[in-house]
Amino acid sequence: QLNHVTPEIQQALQVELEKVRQTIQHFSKSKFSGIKEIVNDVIDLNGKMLRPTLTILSAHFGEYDSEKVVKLAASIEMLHMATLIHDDIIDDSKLRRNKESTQSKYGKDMAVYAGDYLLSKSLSMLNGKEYDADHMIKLAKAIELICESELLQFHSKFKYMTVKNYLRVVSGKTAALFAVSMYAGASESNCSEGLSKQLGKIGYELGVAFQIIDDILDYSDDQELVGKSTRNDLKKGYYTLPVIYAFQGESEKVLNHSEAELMKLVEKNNGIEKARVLARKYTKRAFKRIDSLPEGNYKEALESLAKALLDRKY
Ligand code: 2DE
Ligand code: MG
Ligand code: MG
Ligand code: MG
Ligand code: MG
Repeated sequence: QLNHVTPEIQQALQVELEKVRQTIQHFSKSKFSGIKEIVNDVIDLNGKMLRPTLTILSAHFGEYDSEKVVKLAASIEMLHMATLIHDDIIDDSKLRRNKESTQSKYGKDMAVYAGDYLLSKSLSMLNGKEYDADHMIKLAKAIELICESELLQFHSKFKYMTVKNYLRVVSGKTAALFAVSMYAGASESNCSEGLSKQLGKIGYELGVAFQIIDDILDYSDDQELVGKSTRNDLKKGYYTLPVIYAFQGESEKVLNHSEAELMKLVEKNNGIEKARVLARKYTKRAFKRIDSLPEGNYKEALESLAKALLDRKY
């Protein structure tokens, strides 16, 4: 998966990620078979496990304590799983990683319960004696930001958005959790506050780039390759960066255009290519920061991951 990374590091990373999967399974156990089934389904989706990967990589810049890091990474992934389950409800998405989304398979009610359950577990599993209370607060803060930016997105539906507001949405709904994933991984491994913050900022910049690419992938007509319902954002009234750029320079800011007209405008004004430029800019910022990190194998792995995220096709 990661080019330019030694097989040893790849292997070590896989071992840790497998532990993360097991930990998620362990902590999401419920007496209630309905919940278990859903959680197992979500684990079976075989997600990219990006946030746990970032937490683990980041933790290697300090004193790596496997048990502690794995549990933290599992908690973050469970929080992410919860947001995706709820996200598919709100976005009416039927497909997630080429499988039926939770809401589509079990209905919206069960999906709300399962998401809430996972959210709650993700926080309660981090025992206050082992983990810094400040990190719980940072995690809670990230949830707050996710919710607020989803609201901003909701209120901007079918409306023109400035690039600034778009970035506000993207920062909150995606970059905030990427940032905590890296910050907490470092900080729990006794990295200095300065280094932890630096890693957190890398997470933030990678998160912004990641969501811009996600928004670009929504324009793909190869749903099978992307693995989730595409061509969904315009339908739902989410006018993301490609449309925003397509509109720049045009006086008309009230978008009473049909989906087909918007698609044409995006094509005519190179909305996708322009959006890609901004994703690249954020990735470059992350690269610059990565450059300043202490040398080591995990620095290389981080670089390779940043590149893979920018070039990804799904
Ligand atoms: C992904 O954006 C956004 C994720 C945040 C969703 C958060 C919700 C509320 P996308 P894709 C719904 C918070 C829920 C909690 C705290 C449990 O572009 O394309 O919709 O993968 O992602 O569907
Ligand atoms: Mg969605
Ligand atoms: Mg969404
Ligand atoms: Mg999307
Ligand atoms: Mg996504």
